[in-house]
Amino acid sequence: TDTPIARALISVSDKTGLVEFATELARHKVRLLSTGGSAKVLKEAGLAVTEVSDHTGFPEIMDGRVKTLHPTIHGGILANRENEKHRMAMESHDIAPIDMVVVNLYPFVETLASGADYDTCIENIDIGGPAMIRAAAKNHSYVTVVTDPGEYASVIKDMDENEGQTSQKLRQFLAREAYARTSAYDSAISNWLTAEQGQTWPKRFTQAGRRQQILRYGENPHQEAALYSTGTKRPGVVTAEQIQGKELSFNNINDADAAFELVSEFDKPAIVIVKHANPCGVAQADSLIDAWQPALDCDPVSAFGGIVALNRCLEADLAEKLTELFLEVIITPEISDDAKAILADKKNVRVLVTGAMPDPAEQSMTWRTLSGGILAQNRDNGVIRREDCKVVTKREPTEQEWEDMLFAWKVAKHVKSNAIVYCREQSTVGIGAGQMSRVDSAQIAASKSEKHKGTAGSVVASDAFFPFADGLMAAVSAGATAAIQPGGSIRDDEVIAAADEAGIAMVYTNMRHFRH
Ligand code: 93A
Repeated sequence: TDTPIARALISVSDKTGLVEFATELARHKVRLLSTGGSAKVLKEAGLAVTEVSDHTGFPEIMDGRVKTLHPTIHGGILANRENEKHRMAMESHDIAPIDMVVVNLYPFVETLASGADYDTCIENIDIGGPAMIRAAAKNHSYVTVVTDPGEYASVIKDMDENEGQTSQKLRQFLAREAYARTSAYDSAISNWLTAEQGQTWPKRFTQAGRRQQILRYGENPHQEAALYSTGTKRPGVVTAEQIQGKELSFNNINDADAAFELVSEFDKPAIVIVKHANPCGVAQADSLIDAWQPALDCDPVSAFGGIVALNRCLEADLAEKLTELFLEVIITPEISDDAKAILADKKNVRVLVTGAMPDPAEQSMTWRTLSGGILAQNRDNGVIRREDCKVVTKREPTEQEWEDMLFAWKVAKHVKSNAIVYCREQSTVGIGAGQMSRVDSAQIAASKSEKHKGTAGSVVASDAFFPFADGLMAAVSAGATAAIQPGGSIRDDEVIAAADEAGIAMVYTNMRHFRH
């Protein structure tokens, strides 16, 4: 395969950089074959092009559904150049070898995202393109497959260095990228059809993702890592614009996601401070500036080096406050110019602007890898309103207790289990996360809180039922006057009796929020 590339087939939807690339190919004396739209662009740029339909002697038919699906094309790509029978077949059927395939596909994902109707989406499923890409990638011992304008420059550089041929190393790289591309393309189609047909997911695992960023390292410096985008439009850390600050780390991205998903639960202006993917301070108020101090006071020690998420535009007054604290990341739907200017002084802090808030009730799927497997489930999009709750104690909650319990419940949903969350006046005052015993979570939250706000007169939320009365009693000892929990323990009667004995109010949500 050390003969230079003689013929390239160009068929691209995204025409970015096409003319420049094809001009370089022409400089290398590569003959160009091309489909309708691509050929037009090349001809207009003054390049010599043969139309695929002239090459095959068969016209593009069915509005382009069949344009390259022809043995003259696929034989030219797939022939093993060193196989005598293949060479004879090429000769007897007048098939010219195609040494390079430059194809990018109908923009299916973009069409879908534009809100196009069903028929338009169907029409944007590319068949001939993936067939050529897969054929060229199969035969990458001889054929160079280029599936992205971002690859053009390195292909030309490689040809320059190899007398008009490409190196095997480059062809190998392009082949594995090519199959990743067609695989993700088909996954996106399968996921779309699955949703269209009202199903949760296909029986087979499909993964539609695109590497967005290579990260400096993973959770720890000895781990390699990258961020992939699933093509989601959900506002969040993956789609956000970073307007300043150091490069995001693996842990920054994970923490910012946790913080932003939690803050999206609240209707009123709210602030979430996250450390190690758990909230360490959450408050809502009539304005963000009023929510700041209550959120910070929950656990100011842990807030150091934390991630702050907002659900309203970040204005100058809060930006001033934020500069007083060492923070890793600020994630907000919007930011004012004044606030930008204030934060610019803190060069290192990463500021992410998402443009909008995500819908906490939106349906989507989550994946978690195990050794040798993948666990899939719907995202926990459960949202509880007051009318979904049932009062189970003699005492009814007061209005303030109701509001604080519903607030605490939303926070508990986003705390690693076992989660115990104490709240007072629309702000967390104590958070117990990730303990193996619910009693420990209740006690740790309360004892940490003693250093800051204290839990006296608070309400308590528990992400799952209290299996015994001891966990609830730990919360009562800490000063909680009302409790919100799913209920459903076989000892519910004992737990309710203990609550009545203590004179607290308790409500059941009938929904659990484990988060492991
Ligand atoms: O409708 S198709 O699946 N049928 C084909 O035979 C075919 N061959 C190439 N779509 C096909 N293509 C796609 O057309 C390419 O993958 C590329 O995205 C697009 C380029 O068309 P044009 O050059 O006319 O703009």
